[in-house]
Amino acid sequence: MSGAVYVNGRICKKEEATVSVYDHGFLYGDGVFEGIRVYDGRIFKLEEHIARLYESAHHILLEVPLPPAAMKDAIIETVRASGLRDAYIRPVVSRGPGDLGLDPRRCRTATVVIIVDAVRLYPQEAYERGLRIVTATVRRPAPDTLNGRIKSLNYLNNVLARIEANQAGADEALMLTREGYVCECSADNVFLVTGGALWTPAAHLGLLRGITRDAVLLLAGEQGLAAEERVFTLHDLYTAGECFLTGTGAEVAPVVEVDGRRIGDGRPGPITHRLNAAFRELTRRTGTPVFTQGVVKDERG
Ligand code: PXG
Repeated sequence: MSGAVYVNGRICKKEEATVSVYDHGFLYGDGVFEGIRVYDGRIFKLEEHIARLYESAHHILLEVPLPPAAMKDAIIETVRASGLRDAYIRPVVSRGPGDLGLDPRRCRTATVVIIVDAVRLYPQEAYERGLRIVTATVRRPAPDTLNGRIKSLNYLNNVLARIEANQAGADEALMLTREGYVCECSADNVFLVTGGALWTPAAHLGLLRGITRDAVLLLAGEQGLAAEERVFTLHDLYTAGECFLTGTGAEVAPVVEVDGRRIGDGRPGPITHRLNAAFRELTRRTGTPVFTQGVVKDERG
């Protein structure tokens, strides 16, 4: 079987997985999700993704109908059922079926879905030549509107940005805050390298605090690179020596052009290359094994 789907406690084939059209996840985008990778039979940063899922749910007052430990078991079980050693896992918790009004009190039980399917990646060539990105006209919502720390099913803001990238023939869309500071991309965090130091937008700007972003900040520290979370503008990015994106799908992906401006010498930079290698090594060395008995903790805890 290629792929498996858990729906409210039952694992089935993807063709058989269904939820109600009255589910408020479908009607209102009322719910939360995660995106996780499996590398050679090990689930990368599973505990961190589960923690973020429950934090997102907590923020929107959505009670997940199973505790985190049971969610972890359900994810492992679904990956095992998929038979895939390299995969993408999409846990989704939505408000559940209700009526046509948006009041969540009408939704009696949350829906829990875990999709395990093949992973779709940037082609290897994109890592060799580097990505071209453009700034979207649509801004990230301010943290007091829809806080970007919530990985919610409301991704229309990101989708609109992604459409702008598509129309421009670019690989990804860069998004700014309402005030015009660099925030993140439609599905990735952004970093720049300047004077040998790494900068990434500060978490309070309204971005998703990426698990890959956190891992790269740690790896940078281990490599003796100064890494700062800060507030900066497009000028800093246009004039940076290197730029790269981080995300569960992208891993560490070099960017060589932003809004038609060449970054550095227009080729993937050496620090990006080093962090990409260190990150790939981390994905091979750590993670929760799926196909052996018992759950071994990530070497780094
Ligand atoms: N910002 C946003 C808005 C995201 O959605 C990231 C940053 C990176 O976070 P992580 O934790 O993955 O390092 C994301 C994550 C996809 C896909 O299929 C998108 C994400 C994750 C996995 C798959 O496009 N976005």
